[in-house]
Amino acid sequence: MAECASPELIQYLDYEGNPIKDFEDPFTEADLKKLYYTMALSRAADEKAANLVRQGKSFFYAQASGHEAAQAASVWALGSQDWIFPYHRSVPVLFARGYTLAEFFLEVMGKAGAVNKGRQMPNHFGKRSLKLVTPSSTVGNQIPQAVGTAFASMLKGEDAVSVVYFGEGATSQGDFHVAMNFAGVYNTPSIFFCENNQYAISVPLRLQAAAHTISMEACGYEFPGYQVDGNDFMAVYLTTKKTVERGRKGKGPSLIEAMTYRLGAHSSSDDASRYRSDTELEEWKRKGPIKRLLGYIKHKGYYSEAWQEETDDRIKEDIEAALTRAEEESIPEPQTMFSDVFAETTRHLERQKTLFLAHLEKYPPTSDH
Ligand SMILES: Cc1ncc(C[n+]2csc(CCOP(=O)(O)OP(=O)(O)O)c2C)c(N)n1
Repeated sequence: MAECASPELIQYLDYEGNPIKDFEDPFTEADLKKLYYTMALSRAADEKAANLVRQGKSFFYAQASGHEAAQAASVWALGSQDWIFPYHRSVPVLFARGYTLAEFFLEVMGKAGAVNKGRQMPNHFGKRSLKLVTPSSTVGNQIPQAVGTAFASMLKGEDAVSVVYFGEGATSQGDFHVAMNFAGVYNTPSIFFCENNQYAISVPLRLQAAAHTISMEACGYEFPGYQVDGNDFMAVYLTTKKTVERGRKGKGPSLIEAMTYRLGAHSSSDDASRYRSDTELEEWKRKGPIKRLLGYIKHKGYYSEAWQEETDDRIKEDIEAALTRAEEESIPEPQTMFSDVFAETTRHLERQKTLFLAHLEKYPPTSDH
């Protein structure tokens, strides 16, 4: 039997960000500060995006606040050649990969200048040049796509790994098991990155999986599974790095289960207070990822109030500039929904477009929403 699931939660930092064991720290002062900028920027952009829905400037948003270390520190372990398959809560992933704030707000507001041309539901981010593959709404269907891509990289002799992000709810889907099995059989350079935030909308973990941990599900497919403290950036980074190296060396797939918590509701259509207690929320805030990174920066002696103030001010300015840019952009013309569906527009789409244009002429839109 192959080496299997880690018997205990992998953790390097306590809840204040102080090391609890020895490890080799690859982060320079500049790295740590850049990671802080990325995670704090993601938190601020996330809160702003949720407000845009309340203001009627967007119609849907799923917050990622609380998931910053799990996502940003795992992307930190990747190279530009690697493929990323995000899911609907992958916001810190974007910023860690180089997706810009302006691109983010354009997408959230469905503007014509967005990467997906304002035709995607918010939270379905992707960008070809960053090897970020746009997800579909169906929970879990990015998982086999990611494994197929890893298999293709392997057949082409490339050294790219393919990382796929998903929640613990997605592990109940057939797609998860089909993909895990294929990866195990063909030894693909795949990293299954499960963000276990304890709930799939209102369904708690104990109703989602019979297995004691999600990470141990890798055992059935004969590859390693790791359960990490997903709010401990060091544990996430060092574990992901190990799985990336394993993939590059042709040793096959790995599963990471990052234990975390979403601080907000499932989405703008949900009220989490209906199924989660304030005590539980407060307990997870105590273990928060950004606070722990700041604690570690202090532990290393790199912290100063002036630096934090300057960084937080820069984040506010960057967000304001990106928002202004997105607000100024127009919304897509309704008839553009027929473009780019196929390389050449089909006859039935042409007909739908003609009917739709006639409808628009008869009933012109009254507002830009
Ligand atoms: C196949 C399918 N079933 C149900 C839904 C509705 N849905 C959207 S997100 C979600 C929960 C996903 O939970 P999880 O995978 O744990 O990720 P999280 O949202 O908690 O980060 C559900 C049930 C869907 N989009 N697709």
